Amino acid sequence: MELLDRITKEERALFLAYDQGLEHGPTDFTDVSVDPAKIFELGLAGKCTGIIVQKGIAQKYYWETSVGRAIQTQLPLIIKLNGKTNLLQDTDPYAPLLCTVAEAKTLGAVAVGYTVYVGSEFESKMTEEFAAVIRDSHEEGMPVIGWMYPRGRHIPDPHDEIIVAYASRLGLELGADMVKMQYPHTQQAMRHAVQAAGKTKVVISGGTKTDEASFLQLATDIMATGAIGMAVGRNIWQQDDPLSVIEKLKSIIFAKDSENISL
Ligand code: FBP
Repeated sequence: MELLDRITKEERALFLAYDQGLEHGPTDFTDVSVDPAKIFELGLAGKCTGIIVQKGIAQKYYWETSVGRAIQTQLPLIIKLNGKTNLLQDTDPYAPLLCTVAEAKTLGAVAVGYTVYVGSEFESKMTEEFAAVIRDSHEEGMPVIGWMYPRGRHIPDPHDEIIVAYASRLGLELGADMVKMQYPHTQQAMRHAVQAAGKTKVVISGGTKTDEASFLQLATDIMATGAIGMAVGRNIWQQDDPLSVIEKLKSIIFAKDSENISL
């Protein structure tokens, strides 16, 4: 079994991202999406290839949803091991390790994620922690996803083509199985980042909520660049009908010929 098989289907991925409670605070949530149980139920109903949460949410909700234990086999758990709030507004961010690979495994995770703020003053601290996470995860046979986000005072434009390709390449160099990138605004830049990542697979994050049609067009554009899928939070669970957005996204992500769509 390939390392990524448990969090991909036909080598494609759609992850439901739900770590925003830590990263942004509850202002991101509605009365419904504030309840983690509802998000687990959504991910299960939508047959996402994984759900991404911090350890506290995994601990208190993953095993407790109304759908019960079925969830473990049908909705693979990905625990984000580090994170930070947005209250400090640091120019050069650092997201400390909050959960170990061993803890994540005990909680039922089949994969783990870690953010590296590429170019931040604290980059070396994060690459060092990330290297240890990769070592521990691979010893357990678990895949690792690197959130490779260029940020900090040395990064005037986090969407710059060269910078984004450098960040995805860093994921490959460090041994990540997959990298999660923010879309650099052009397909050319995205393609470059996918090419730079080599055998490390690339997924793209959803970003702030936009209207559904624009978001689905973005997904189509992304899938034409060689990325294998997306990790989406707000553009799913902030929409009026999240399940239908998941279905539409799946029809784009899992379309067999998406890579051949001409640019
Ligand atoms: P969204 O689809 O809601 O953008 O989630 C993707 C994600 O990477 C989350 O995992 C994370 O909480 C958030 O975006 C971080 O966004 P930022 O660092 O830009 O505030």
